[in-house]
Amino acid sequence: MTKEPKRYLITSALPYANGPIHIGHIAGAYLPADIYVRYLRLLKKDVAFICGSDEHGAAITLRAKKEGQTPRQIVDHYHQLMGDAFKNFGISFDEYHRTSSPEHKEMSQDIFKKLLEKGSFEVETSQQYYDEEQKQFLADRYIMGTCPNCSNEKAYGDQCEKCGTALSPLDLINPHSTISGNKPVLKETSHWYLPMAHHEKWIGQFIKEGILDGQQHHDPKAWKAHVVGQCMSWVDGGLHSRAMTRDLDWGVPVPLENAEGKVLYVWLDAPIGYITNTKVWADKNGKNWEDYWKSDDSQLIHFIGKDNIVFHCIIFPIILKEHGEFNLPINVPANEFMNLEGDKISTSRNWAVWLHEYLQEMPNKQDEMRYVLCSIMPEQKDSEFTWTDFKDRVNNELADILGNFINRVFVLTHKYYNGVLPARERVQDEDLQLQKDSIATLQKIGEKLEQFRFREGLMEAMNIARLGNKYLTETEPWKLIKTQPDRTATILHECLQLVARLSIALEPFIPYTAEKIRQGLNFSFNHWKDGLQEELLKTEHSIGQLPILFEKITDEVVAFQVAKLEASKSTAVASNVNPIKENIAFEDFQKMDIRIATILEAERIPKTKKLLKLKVDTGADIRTVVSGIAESYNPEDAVGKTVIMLANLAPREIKGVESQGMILMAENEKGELSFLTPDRAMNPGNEVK
Ligand code: B3M
Ligand code: ZN
Repeated sequence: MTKEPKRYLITSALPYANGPIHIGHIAGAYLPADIYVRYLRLLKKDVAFICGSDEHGAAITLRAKKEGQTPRQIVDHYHQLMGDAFKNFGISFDEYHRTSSPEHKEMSQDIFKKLLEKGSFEVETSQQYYDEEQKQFLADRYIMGTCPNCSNEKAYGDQCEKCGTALSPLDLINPHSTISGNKPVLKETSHWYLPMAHHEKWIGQFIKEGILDGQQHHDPKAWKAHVVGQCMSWVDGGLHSRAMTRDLDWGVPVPLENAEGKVLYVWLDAPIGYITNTKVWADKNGKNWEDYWKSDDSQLIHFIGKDNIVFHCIIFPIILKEHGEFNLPINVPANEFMNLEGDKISTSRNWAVWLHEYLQEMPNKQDEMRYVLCSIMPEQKDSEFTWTDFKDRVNNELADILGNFINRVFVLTHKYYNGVLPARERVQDEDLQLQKDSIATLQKIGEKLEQFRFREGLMEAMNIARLGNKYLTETEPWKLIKTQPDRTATILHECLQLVARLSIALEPFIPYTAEKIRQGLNFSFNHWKDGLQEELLKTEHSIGQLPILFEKITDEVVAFQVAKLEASKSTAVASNVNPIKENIAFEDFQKMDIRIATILEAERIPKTKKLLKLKVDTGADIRTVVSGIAESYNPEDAVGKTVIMLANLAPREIKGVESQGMILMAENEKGELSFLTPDRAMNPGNEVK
C-alpha cells in the first residue's frame, strides 16, 4: 500500500473525561497529530482529524464517586473543559464528539452485534468479586487490598501504584470494596471474551512485516522501533483472552436480552468512538464516513501515548479485522512520556501543567507552549518539561532567533524603502545560495513531518530563520545603503522572500505566529508548495507593520509556576485517601444517636488481638461495647476516656459477647486508631450533632 492515498483519517487518543488535559497529553498525542494534519491540509489533502472524549469506564465512575457527583455530571463538565482547551490551544480537530452519545451507543452496539454474529467472541464464566451490600460486581479499580509484591495496603485490583506491579483482583491480600469498605465475595458471572490467541499469527506478521492477508499493507520500518518492540513482546509472550464486557452500570449496554447490568468494556467502546465521531462529522459535512474507514485509498493513522499501544496496535486491529470491513492503521506513531520538573506527570497527584490554566494564566501564548512542547516531544524516549527550559527556549530561540530576524527585516524595509519590496538589482552567489538553502530546508521539513519526526521538522523550520540571521550578519545591508544601494535592495528583497517562506514553514507548528507574520507582510498563500517558489512576494509589494511576535518570559513567571507546582505537592498527600461516599439524606443522619460516653471498664477478649470489651456510661444507661482498638490502646489506658459513640447501632454478637453500640474512632495511614475526645468538658449523654 505504497500508492498515494486519496484520503487521510487521523485520530488522537480520546482522553478520559475524568480530569482536565495537561501538557503531557498534548505533547504525546495531540500536538503531533495537529502538526501533521495542518501539514496535510496545506498539501490540500482530504483529511479528517477525529477525536472526542472517552466517557465510559471505571475511571469516570470513580471520579464521580470521589466528587459526590453522577458520572453524567462528571463527563459533561470535563467534555466541555477539554473541548474548549483544545480549541483555544489551536488543536484543529474536525470533530470532537463523545462516547456517551446516542450515536456512539448505536455504532458500538452494531459492531458488537456483527462480531457476535461472526462468532468472534467466546462466552466464559468466572468468579469475580462482588459487593453484597452494594449489590454490584467490582471493577478492578473498585477493589483495594495489600500488594503481594510490596505490601502496600492501598494497591488496586489492576495495579499497585507503589511498586508498579500489574495485578488481578484475586492477587490482592485482604481485598476490600472501595465503595462499601466490605470484604467482597466471589460470585459467578459470564462475559464475552475476545480469544486473542487465535489472532496471534496474523497480528504478529502485521506488526513485524507489515503484511495483512498476504499483502504488503505498510512498510514496517516506517513504524517506530519502540512501538513494534512493545507489540512484539506482547505477541511473543502469548496473547490471552480478554473480556470485552463488564458488570457495570455506566457504559454502552450489551445489546442482548439476559445481559442486564452488563456493558461493553471501555477499551472496546472507546476506539469505536473514532468511527462514531467520523460519522458524526461526515453527516454534518455532506461526506460519507465509510469512504474514510473502508476504502482502499484511505489511510488511518492513530496518534497516541505509549500506554495505549497494545490497544491500538493489537486489540482494536483484531476487532477491525474480525468485523471485516474496516481499514487497519497504516501507522501508530506513539510517543513516550514527558515528565515535569523531575517527576512523573500525575492527574491524581495534581502534578501537572493543566492546559486550561496555562491558557488563562498566559493568554495568547499558545505558540510559545506549542513550540516548547514540540522541541522536547518524547518521540523516541521520555523527555522532561521544566519552566526554566520553557523560558530559555522562548527567550533564546523564539524571541532572539526567529523574532529578531523578522523584526530586523521589517525595520530595515520600512527605514530604507518605506515598506515597499525593493527590486533585486545585483544578485550574487550568496543570495542564490540563501534561496537554494531555504527552499531545500522547506522541502526537508515536509520529509521530516511525513516520517513523524516533528522535533527535527521544527528545528529545520528554525534553521530558515538562522539562515536569515547569518545572511544579514554577513552581508550587513545597513552598511551598504550609501555605497552600494543595489546590494542593500537585493539583500532585503531576499530576506523578505525568506520571511514569507518562514510563514509557510512555521504554519503547522506555530500557526498563530505564522498568521501574524503573514498579516504583517500582507501575504497569503494557498499551498505548502508555494513556499518552494523563488519569488513569494513581488517587487513593489507593500508590507505592513509587524505585530509583536514574542515577549520574553521573566524569572517571575518561572518562579510563579514552580511555586504553584510545589504547592500542589502538599495538597496531593491528601489525595491518597478514600473517595467520599455517596450522599445520604439529612434524615438518615438524624436517625443516628451519636453521643458522649465515658469508658468505665476495659478488658481484653481472650484469643483475639484487636478486641476490647468495654463497659460504658451513655448517660442513659451503662452498657457493654466490643471495640477493635486493642492494638492502639491498652485496657488501662482506655478506662476513664470521654469518647463519642453511636448508641443506636443494632446490637451484634462479637466473639460471644453482645456489643451494644460502637465507639467512633479515627484511623490514620498507618492504621493507628484514636479516640475522638471533645475539647471542652462534656458529660455522658451529651448529643453529637
Ligand atoms: N481514554 C486512555 C487515555 O486517556 C484512553 C484512550 C482511549 S483511545 C481510544 O490515556
Ligand atoms: Zn506493590
